[in-house]
Amino acid sequence: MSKGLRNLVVVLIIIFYFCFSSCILEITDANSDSPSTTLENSEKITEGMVLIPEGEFLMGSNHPDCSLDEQPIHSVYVDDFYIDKYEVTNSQFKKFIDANPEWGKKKWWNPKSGIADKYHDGEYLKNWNGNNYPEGKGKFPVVYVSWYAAVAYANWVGKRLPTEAEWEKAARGGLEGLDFPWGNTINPSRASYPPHGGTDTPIGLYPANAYGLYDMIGNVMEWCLDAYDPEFYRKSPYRNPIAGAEEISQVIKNFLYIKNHRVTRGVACCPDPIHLRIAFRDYHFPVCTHADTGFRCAISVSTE
Ligand SMILES: [Ca+2]
Repeated sequence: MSKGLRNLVVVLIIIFYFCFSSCILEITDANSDSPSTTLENSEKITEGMVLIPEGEFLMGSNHPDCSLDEQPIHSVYVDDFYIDKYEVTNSQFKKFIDANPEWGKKKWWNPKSGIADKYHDGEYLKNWNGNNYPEGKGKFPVVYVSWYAAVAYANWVGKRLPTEAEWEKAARGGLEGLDFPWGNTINPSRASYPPHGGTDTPIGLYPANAYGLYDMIGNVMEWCLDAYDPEFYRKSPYRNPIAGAEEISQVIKNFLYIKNHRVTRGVACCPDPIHLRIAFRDYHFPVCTHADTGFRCAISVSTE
């Protein structure tokens, strides 16, 4: 090959290289930008949710009958987040277990089917007939769900459970210092709290709070992401606190390995209405399932 021809080949190779690389870059950029489905999904995911504005609120209570774990009242700053307007219903949960049979109930003829024993207490979806919720109760909150199943459901719909601080901020509805979302007196026309336990009420039957959220108090108690720590309010970080982890993603990533108590909020049934106050804290092991315990989901705006 002559020297001139060799130089020409080298020049052609260089030109080809640059053209080809820019094409690759364009294709890559187009792929990373293009999915309009991301926006569609994002719009869909926040449908039925309320945006809670970022900011400070006072968490806890100094009610004369409050528990020590509700004290002291302390300032907490929470970034903006979305939270479900309603508790998760039986019909929503059925879609989850139909799509994820490993979270359904065991079939009697197949002991290896359904939810693993280590993720519930033996009474998972106790009120269901197999993997079907009770007739006519599609709009009732799902109950008898363990914390593991609640987190798994939330993951499946692209959401998560709220932190305890997010839950309390949402329940307060932007109002400060009240025992209940509507004032300081228990009022049976404002929330469902049958003294016998469980719920007889479909979602959204009682008036919403000032943020437009239904059944934050009553109907069913709701799982939160946090570990239960009775001392947490005495040492809580100011910004986006979560007990038992450095950050939310840690809990979600490792949720199947978590064994310690998890917070439940919004007591739903109690002969003593003192426990129905917004600030009242409760907790259960993550395997526990109860007739009066369900959940609702949240999502951070940054990961929306
Ligand atoms: Ca509730």
